[in-house]
Amino acid sequence: MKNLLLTTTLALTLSAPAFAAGSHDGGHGDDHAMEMKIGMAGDAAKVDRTIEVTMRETDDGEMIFEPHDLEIKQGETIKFMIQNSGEIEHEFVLDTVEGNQEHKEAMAKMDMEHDDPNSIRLMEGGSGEIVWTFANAGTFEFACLIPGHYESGMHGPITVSANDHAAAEEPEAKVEVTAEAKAPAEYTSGKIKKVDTKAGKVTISHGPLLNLDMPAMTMVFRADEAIIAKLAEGKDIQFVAERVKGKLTVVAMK
Ligand SMILES: [Cu+2]
Repeated sequence: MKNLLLTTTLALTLSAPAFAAGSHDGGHGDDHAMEMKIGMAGDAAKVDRTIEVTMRETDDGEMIFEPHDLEIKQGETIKFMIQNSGEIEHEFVLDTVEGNQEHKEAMAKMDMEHDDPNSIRLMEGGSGEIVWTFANAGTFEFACLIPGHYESGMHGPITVSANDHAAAEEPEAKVEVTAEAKAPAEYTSGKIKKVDTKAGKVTISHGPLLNLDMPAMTMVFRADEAIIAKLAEGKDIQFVAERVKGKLTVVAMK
C-alpha cells in the first residue's frame, strides 16, 4: 500500500506546496492544511527537540550546513534554530530529494523568493526558526536551493526512523552532481557587492564561471592588494577567477 502510494506520489510534483501555496508569513505553525511527504509545519508549543543549524561558506569555496546530516524519529516535532554565519544569503529547505531537485531546477531559471513553512531564507548574519513535524519515516533532505549552492555542498540527508514495524522503506534517490567540465578562463561580468580590504576578500554577484563550472551566483573571492585597490562597492567588473591553493581567487580584472 505504502509503495503504491509512493509510486503515485513520485509521479506527481513533490514540491507542490513551495509553488502552489502562494506566500505565507513565516513558518510558525500558522499553516495547517499543507502536508508534505516530509511532514508539516509543527506546533511551536509542542516541540520535542531543538536542533541548531549553521550555514556558511568555507575558505576553499564550499558552502556547508552544520550539522551535515539529521536523524529524527517519526512523529517528532523539531524546532530548527538556523543561523547564517556566512557572508552571503542562504536558505534552509526541508523536502524530499526529488522535491528539492525540482525546486532547484526551477530556481536555476529564476531566483524565487519564497516563504513557505518548510523553508527559510536568511541574509548574511541572519537567524530564524522553523518548527516542523516529521510525520513520515523515510529519507529526506535539507538543502539550500539558491543557484549553485547545492552543488557547492549545501545539502544533507534527513533520516526519519519509523515508529512502528515495516513502515516506509524509501528508495534512496541519489542525485549525483558532476562538476568536471573544464573550460579555458574567460572574463565573466560581475557586480561588486562588498569589499573587505583587511581580509583581502571581495563579494561579487557574477555570471557563470565556466572554468570553475559554477553557475551565476553571489560568492566571496580572495584577491591580492593590487586588485582589491581597484575595487569598489557597486562597481561593474569583468574578471577571471581561479582556485588558488584551494581558495577562489580573482586573478585578473578589467
Ligand atoms: Cu546557500
